[in-house]
Amino acid sequence: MAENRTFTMIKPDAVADNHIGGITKMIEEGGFRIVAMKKTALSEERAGQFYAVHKERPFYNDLVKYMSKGPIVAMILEKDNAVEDFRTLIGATNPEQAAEGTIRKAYAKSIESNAVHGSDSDENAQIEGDFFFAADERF
Ligand code: IDP
Repeated sequence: MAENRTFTMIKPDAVADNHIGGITKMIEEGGFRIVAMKKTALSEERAGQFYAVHKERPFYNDLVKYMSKGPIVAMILEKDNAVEDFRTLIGATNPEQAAEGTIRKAYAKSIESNAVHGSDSDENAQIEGDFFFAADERF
């Protein structure tokens, strides 16, 4: 079960700007254990699948293009209350509204280029982790 796990991606701009280390440090210092981790890239097709829930939203096409423009880092994270606590650690979707001390406050550039993804439910954490990682890639 996924209750104590969540899924995150470091988005392309944050990877290109050399923030993998800074973001991973905030994640570990926030009490999360990295269960799985992979630097990879999403084709437009795969990005479209990942964000299929947003298909009807006006920013969907731009989001798919943005998320496939360069490498990302995918991770499964473990902690009690992982999904909710990670949403707190990353901060609001729009960095202008993100609280001090959050990952998005530190590293997001805009509402689209907002440094990290974080699953919004246990069910999606499971689905999103399975999207990137096989069973033997989780430790
Ligand atoms: P979340 O990532 O904080 O859960 P969602 O509403 O699920 O936010 O949106 C998914 C992603 O879509 C956001 O992280 C952001 O990259 C992008 N996004 C959300 N709202 C907008 C918008 O109004 N304009 C452009 N991109 C957006």
